[in-house]
Amino acid sequence: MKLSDYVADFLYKQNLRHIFLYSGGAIVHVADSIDRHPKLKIIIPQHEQGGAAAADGYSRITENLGCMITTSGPGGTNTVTSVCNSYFDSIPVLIITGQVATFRIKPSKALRQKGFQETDMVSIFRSITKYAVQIKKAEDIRYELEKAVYLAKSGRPGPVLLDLPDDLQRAEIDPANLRPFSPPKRKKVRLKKQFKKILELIEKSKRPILILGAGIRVTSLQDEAKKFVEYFKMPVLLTWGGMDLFPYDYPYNMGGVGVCGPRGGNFAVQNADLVIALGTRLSQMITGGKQNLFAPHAKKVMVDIDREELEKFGPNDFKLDIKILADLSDFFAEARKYYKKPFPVSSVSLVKGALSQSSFSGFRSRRDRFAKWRETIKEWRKRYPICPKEYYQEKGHVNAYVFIKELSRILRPEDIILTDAGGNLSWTMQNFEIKKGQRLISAWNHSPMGYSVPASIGAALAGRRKVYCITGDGGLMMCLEELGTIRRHNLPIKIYIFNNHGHGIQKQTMDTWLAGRYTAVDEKTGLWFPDFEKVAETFKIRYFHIRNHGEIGKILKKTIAAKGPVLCDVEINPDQKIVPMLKFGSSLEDLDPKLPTEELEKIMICHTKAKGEIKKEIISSEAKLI
Ligand SMILES: Cc1ncc(C[n+]2csc(CCOP(=O)(O)OP(=O)(O)O)c2C)c(N)n1
Ligand SMILES: [Mg+2]
Repeated sequence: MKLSDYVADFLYKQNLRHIFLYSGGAIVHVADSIDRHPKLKIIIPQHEQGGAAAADGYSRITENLGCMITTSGPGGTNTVTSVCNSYFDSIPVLIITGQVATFRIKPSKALRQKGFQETDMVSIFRSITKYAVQIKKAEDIRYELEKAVYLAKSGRPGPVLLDLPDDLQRAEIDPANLRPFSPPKRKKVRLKKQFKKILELIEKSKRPILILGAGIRVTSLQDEAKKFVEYFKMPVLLTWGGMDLFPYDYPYNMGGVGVCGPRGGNFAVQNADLVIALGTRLSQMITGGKQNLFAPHAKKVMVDIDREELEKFGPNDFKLDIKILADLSDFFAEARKYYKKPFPVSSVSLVKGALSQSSFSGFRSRRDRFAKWRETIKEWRKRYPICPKEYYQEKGHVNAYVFIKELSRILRPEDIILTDAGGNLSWTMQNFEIKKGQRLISAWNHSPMGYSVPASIGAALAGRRKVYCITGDGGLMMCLEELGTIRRHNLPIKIYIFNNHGHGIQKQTMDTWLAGRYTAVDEKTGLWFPDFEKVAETFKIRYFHIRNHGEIGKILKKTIAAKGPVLCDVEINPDQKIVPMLKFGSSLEDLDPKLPTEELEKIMICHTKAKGEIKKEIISSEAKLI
């Protein structure tokens, strides 16, 4: 059997049906084999960065794997940005790069190049993949493919790279004689003791917060997370990467938290006496830049499979009270043992008398101890809406928050929504109200401009659902060519350009740090943008234009009803800001624009001084509610 045919068959057996592939001299055999495979379809992007982003989007939707195949040299190096997306967000993606034939490979590392387009892929990708290896012998192909896919999907998932020299692709192999890879047996970790400690903390707590992140999804543990939430009935805050774990109206879902608020979520975490973080690495987008100001009154518990994530907090950051190095599935397995008992578990001995303390008597029901606390958070959420009614009165342009509100109102369960980088990402994440079954995706941690359009291609192919893609005008210019791929396959992707005629988020940063001195943010300061209507015409994609609030309802409906792809230009206010937002140095409850001190003090059950020292507890009227 030809080795490249074996590779194609292997990919099929991984339940892949679409392979993103851009050809070149060093990969023609693999390309040919995949093309001849009866059940695999090649999707050719216009650029390898787009192809690898599409593979990433495909993987996020299938919750299985994505695959991008490129030629040696520039083909491989073009994927770097997208591989970073998958690495930082823990998305399983297999990258296969062609390589010059083994007899042309440079004899020493110090030699720059021997074969044409020879590039040391393994060195380039080692720091942004879980596994990167060059295949040296045809007989290793089974072992390396199996090992790579196993590593991509197990533990903390992520991308892997196999570099496959041209002469090996065309080698003859006998599949029956190939060495297999035997995955190590996963040892179940018993967490009985650790879990009891957490239980004690929950039972003592009056204001707990559960922060859930994308790690729940990448381990496909959504159902387990739901059981956990419903047993303890703790209020849940979701990171951006975890925003689609629960619908917005799910009773325990208190919304987002972090540097872009919303204020309600931040008040909750800053007033909490216990924070349990599952599936989130508590990045600075959640905790704020000055991590010592994060949840200052809370005992903090974090469960993570990656030791480095648990150990990364330095002397100037907050301290974790309980760190559990474990697979979340083991953690939930331990939790499950309690689900048949009522909560609180009422084993007084477990909590050493805590249950008899009078602090518990204020709760309406012993079964739902945190109902009042959840109500308080919901009340904050209502009092400080992201999109107040006044925004609807704006004339002559579209307020980004109004657009997102209307879009989220009209989209249906099961739709897939993607958003890019910059202002459009923040406006979406602050304001989109998820419905059951919807997915909301971005490249959360690497956040390159130009991700959402190519990732939509992967999402559309994987999901066979309608895809709604939000991008900035700047972001679209970084991946404009992928409109060609969308056209080629007539994919049902509706692209909404948040056209603020520039780099909105950058303007805001320059307002903050450079007193509004702008460089490279709009046409006045050096950028250039095309007429997007002409762009749509060139790519033969239907074009729509939304210029003001009056046009949103009618035109949105038309874009949704239209068959095939759509490019919809939305005239966002060029001065649109991200509101609220944390200024560096402040703590999470104190977002800009600042609230009057008295108003904030009333909300803060535990007030934090700007410097980070903790003032003594001020019990406000709202605190008595709890
Ligand atoms: C590839 C890449 N280059 C630069 C940046 C830094 N950056 C983040 S957002 C942004 C501007 C984005 O402009 P646009 O896409 O129009 O979004 P807006 O903020 O206007 O919604 C820039 C330059 C980035 N994230 N990715
Ligand atoms: Mg813009």
